[in-house]
Amino acid sequence: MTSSEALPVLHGANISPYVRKVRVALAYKGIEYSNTQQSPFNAPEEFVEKSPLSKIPCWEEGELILPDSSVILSYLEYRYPDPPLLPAVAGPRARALWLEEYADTKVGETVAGVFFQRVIMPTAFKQETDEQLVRHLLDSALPKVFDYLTDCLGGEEFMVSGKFSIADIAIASAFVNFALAGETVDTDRWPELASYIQRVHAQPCYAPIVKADLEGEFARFRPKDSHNA
Ligand SMILES: N[C@@H](CCC(=O)N[C@@H](CS)C(=O)NCC(=O)O)C(=O)O
Repeated sequence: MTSSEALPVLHGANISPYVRKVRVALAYKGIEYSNTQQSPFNAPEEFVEKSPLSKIPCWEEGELILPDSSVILSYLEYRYPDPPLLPAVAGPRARALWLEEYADTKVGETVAGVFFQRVIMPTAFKQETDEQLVRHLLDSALPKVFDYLTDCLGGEEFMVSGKFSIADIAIASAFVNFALAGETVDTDRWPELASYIQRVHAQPCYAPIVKADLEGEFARFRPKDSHNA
């Protein structure tokens, strides 16, 4: 890209796990971009025209507008294949895409759901945290998710074929929000998953983003007695 060309724009606030997922993929591939920090709530008409579901992230590159993190990553992988974020072999490739989908749905709902209730509800919506829902997430929903992820990991370093991929980027993202909600994976009950999340967050493309987000504008909501790293 020459200096006269405008940089692609990533619309979306850094705190969103889906925006973080795209930021990490961009860092991994060394792609330059600018970021608007757009919130999805009460978004201006101009943004909703670009992102008809009024969700973040949304990628804008010239006339190309892509309003979904998975579509953005698929585009980036095709357009900038090196370094790859998907295995080349069909089966593992599909497996990585399934785990990306699981992260974007179940992990988002449960792991990031705790952050949404504890932090976003009182701040963005001026509503009380639904403590009953948080208890349900922590005591009932999350253990199933953590068991499933441990199973998928199968003692390997990364989720698919032992190599860092889209699956790891997507899964680990919501755990930054989990930490900001004062929670962490219980290392006694899920030791492999706990060290896996730390390992993914320590990758060169992830570490600066995790640090910035943990120290960013939402750090003040993190409970003082939080036992997270
Ligand atoms: N499938 C979408 C999900 C994006 C998403 O749900 N983003 C949240 C922010 S973390 C959002 O924009 N929520 C606004 C809303 O649901 O109205 C993606 O992967 O990009």
